Amino acid sequence: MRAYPLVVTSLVATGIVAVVAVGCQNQHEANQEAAQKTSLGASSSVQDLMKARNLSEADVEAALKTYVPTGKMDEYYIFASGGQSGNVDVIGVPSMRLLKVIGVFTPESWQGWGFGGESDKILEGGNQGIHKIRWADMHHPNLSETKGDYDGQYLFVNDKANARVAVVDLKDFATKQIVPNPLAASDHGGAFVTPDTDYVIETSQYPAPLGREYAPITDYKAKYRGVAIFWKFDRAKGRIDPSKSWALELPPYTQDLADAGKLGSDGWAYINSFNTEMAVGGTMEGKPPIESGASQNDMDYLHVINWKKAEELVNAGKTKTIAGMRVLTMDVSGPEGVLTLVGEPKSPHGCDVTPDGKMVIVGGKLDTHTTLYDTAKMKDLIAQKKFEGKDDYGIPIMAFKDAIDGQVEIGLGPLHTVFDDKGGAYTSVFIESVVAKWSYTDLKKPVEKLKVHYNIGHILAAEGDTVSPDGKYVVAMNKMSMDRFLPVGPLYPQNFQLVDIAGEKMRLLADMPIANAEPHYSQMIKADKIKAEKVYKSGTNATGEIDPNRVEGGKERVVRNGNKVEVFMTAIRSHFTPDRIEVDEGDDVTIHVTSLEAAEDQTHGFTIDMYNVNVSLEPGKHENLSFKADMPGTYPMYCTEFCSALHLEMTGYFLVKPKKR
Ligand code: CUK
Ligand code: CUA
Repeated sequence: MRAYPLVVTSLVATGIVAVVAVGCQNQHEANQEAAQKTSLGASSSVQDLMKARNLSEADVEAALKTYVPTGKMDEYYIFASGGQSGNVDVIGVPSMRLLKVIGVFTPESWQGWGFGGESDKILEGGNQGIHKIRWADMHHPNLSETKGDYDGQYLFVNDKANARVAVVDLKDFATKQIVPNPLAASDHGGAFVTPDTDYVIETSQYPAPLGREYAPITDYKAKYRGVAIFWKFDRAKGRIDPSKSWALELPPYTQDLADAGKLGSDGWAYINSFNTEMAVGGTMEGKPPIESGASQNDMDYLHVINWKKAEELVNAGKTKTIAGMRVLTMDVSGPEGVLTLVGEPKSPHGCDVTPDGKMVIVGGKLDTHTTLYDTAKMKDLIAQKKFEGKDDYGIPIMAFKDAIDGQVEIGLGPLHTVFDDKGGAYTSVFIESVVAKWSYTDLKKPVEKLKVHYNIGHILAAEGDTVSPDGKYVVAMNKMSMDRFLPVGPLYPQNFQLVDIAGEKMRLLADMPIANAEPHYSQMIKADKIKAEKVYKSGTNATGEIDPNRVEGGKERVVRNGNKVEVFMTAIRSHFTPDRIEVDEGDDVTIHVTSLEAAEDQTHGFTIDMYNVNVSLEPGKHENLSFKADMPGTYPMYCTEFCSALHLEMTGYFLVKPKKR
């Protein structure tokens, strides 16, 4: 009731501004100048303002490098893992403004993601076992690539906690598919793409029997396994095709990060690992915890995989089917040269292929070096079968010194490495809390360090995982933010710090608190590569198809068939047709609703109070809401998006007549 006069007031106000802007340009500019002066308060110059706000010259320079005035656009998009939120955060660079949160594994109520509409089916597709899984621990988003360059079409993400991979279509920034991994319970090395996005790689984290069968912990060595799934991506359909996908059985060495080879190393994939000791804990039984058991050996194993060869063997039928998936087992992959191991120093983490495809860089959580593995040398060693031995599973092992190009002393706890356009490598150093810049083409170049706040996990770079990184920016993805932001209780925000890498020295530009969970990896893509749609073709549903139940204006109706009620509804500023729905208690109700809007940014929403249903109706969008009318009563239904001056009037009633008792 009260908001109506407010609407009118704001409209009038907008009208006045518009008249001023059109009719009196010079006066308008003069006004703006005056306004800017007044907004400086008492100060009359930039110097005064700097003094008043206690800003250094470096601060002002950083501000000028990141400030994006109203109406101007950012230069890059970041697609950030939303960590435990299960969703993707989209951020603009250099402004570090949050642009969108894409509902992926977790219901997102603004987008009506998981509240009774079509998206429920996509979420259902990601269920594991008998559980309706509605949370995720997202770690590594990866953009689709063509010839090793981001092409701006798709984004793939993994869920470490429930071993799943999702496909997001960047035409509408919406999730289209969630694929549950049938073999493993947790994943980590995903979702990494091959250079033409033929495959999306998902490798397991904590070993378990394939197919998640029960096996006592004493059978760890005999029955527990790791696995790498190569999900076949059908680009024409924009979906993963599980029927054309396959897996590689791996030893129960906790596999960690993965990356695909590129250019000269295309056809190969690399996975680092830890706990090759196969420690299984037992803290209640007086045994050492896994953390110490897993840190006994000086070396763990980098897994080197010839996936092109594996594909041939899979096509030749050399597989075993486990939980409905074709698996190339170790007794085939070891002797065939598909899987080979090589030592990796002290609790390795990170596994990053350089832009030229020549090196794989591995960090070490308890080491001070990054190690550079030479992809060509390893290829030769495998071709010549030059090994120093085999592991307990018969997998050949290359000699460390034969496989590497060198090592670089970085600092305490190097993790992940990203790249610029000049041979520069940027490694996140967790314990030391710095970004370390070094050269992967000249290992003797001194290492430059930039303090970050605090304890950096991943690091990302502009177009950083492609064959042609842009340089310009890296972002430190920090796990801790102690004294950086206003206190918000014991759970602190994470901190993304934008770093300028265009000049000789790295410069810290801006902090961005990440308030919704702990992101792991992110990727940054040039903004003009993204071709996002502005409106949907009329009747498009969550899968991107024209829905068979799309409703045209004038064809609205209610169809009853026993206790099944189907409502064919339309939404347009500012009413629903029909705006009254009456059903009987116990009826199965489906509401097919199409937005008849075709204008940009004219979104409606639709909810029925108390029924836990809510959908977003962007222009042209179609939704099918299905539920049981199990609660008799009188329920307003309304549009949840402030769509017009008469938005509050965009309402109606859903009436559920009680059964006679
Ligand atoms: S992991 Cu989190 S800091 Cu899952 Cu990529 Cu290294
Ligand atoms: Cu439609 Cu508010």
